[in-house]
Amino acid sequence: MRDYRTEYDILAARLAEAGIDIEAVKARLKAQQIETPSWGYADGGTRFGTYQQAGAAITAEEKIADAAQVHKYTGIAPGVAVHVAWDFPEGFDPALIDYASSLGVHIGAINPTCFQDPEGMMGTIANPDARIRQKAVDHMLESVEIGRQCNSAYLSLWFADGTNYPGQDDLIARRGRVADCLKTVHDAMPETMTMLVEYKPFEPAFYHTDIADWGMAYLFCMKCGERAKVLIDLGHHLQATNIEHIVATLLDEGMLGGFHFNNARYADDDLATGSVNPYQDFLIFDQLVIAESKANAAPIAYMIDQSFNVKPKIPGMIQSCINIQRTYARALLVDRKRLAAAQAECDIIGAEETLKDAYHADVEPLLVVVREEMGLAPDPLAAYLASGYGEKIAKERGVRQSGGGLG
Ligand code: RM4
Ligand code: MN
Ligand code: MN
Repeated sequence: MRDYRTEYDILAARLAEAGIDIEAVKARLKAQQIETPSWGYADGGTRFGTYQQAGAAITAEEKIADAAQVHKYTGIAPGVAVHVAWDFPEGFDPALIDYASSLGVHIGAINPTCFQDPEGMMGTIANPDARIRQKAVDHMLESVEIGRQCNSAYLSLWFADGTNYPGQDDLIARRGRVADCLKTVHDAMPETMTMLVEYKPFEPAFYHTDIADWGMAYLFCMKCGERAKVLIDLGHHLQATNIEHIVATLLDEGMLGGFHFNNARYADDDLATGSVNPYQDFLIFDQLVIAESKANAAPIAYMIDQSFNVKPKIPGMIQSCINIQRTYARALLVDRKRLAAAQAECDIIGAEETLKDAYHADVEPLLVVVREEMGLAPDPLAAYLASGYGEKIAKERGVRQSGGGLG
């Protein structure tokens, strides 16, 4: 058994020497909030098939109940992002709002589901057919209405729109259609709502995607107005893209609205955050911490966008939340003065070592103390696994056909 208290005291003393106040670090860790996705609790798969897990959620109630378990043990996941067509196939029932709050969570970002309408095969908001565009806009307006009822701060948009062959459609005309539709939705949102515009380079469209990268998303946001911001999904980049550079740029422009955490090895794999490249996550959080420390830092929605094919879903989500928390903790420990001094002297080794020191820091004693002070078990994953919830839902719900996520 580790003596976390003593280790914590040693860490606190070491940080104090570097001028880092551990109480301030703890306060920021306690304030961290990560939204988990309803679709991460449902069965998912790839285009080659969907796997069924015993206990996987189908209804919105089940997804919210599962998300509440993640919050119960981690203490940092009170929001549940919803996908309108997947979660409310028969329309939104406002009773869900109270149901969520009775479990200690709330409905967060509203994700219109603009990619499953068979009529959207040639596009939704970029479709040459005005009637089909209007259908997508109407779905988004209904989503705004749901968000209004839930008091949700975010309308989170992703579109599968694109073409598969050169010449299939007029690229510029499509831009105009996308801009018009987004602007209509933007202007219909209540003042308290922000529109997040997500980009993705390919899939399902393989020749061109209408909102393919952060620059295109940014330009559409500019056309929409004040309350449109870019959303970065970690899985939506071509290989070797320097994502932290994009993060820094958007933060500097005040245009970063939100994050979809996951991890990708090949493309949009939706693997658990931190499972493949934790150092990249650290470098991203390093930029976020810098921005957060500035006066008037704009709010950023931290969301997970993962779907588990074969990994058990609730423990997978807890693991991801902890990975994100740990990464944030490490980024908070970067010795900023030492880093700035090294950078000013063009001391590459010193600068890199400063980052690496924080990255390699053992933050478990810090996290254990934070959890203790939040009234949580020191090891959320172990506490969840010991609770019997997974076995209980596997027995009660069983293995069921039907997605509720990527079905
Ligand atoms: C997309 C994108 C969206 C998510 C869907 C499920 O690739 O990441 O954010 O809503 O997947
Ligand atoms: Mn996403
Ligand atoms: Mn994705």
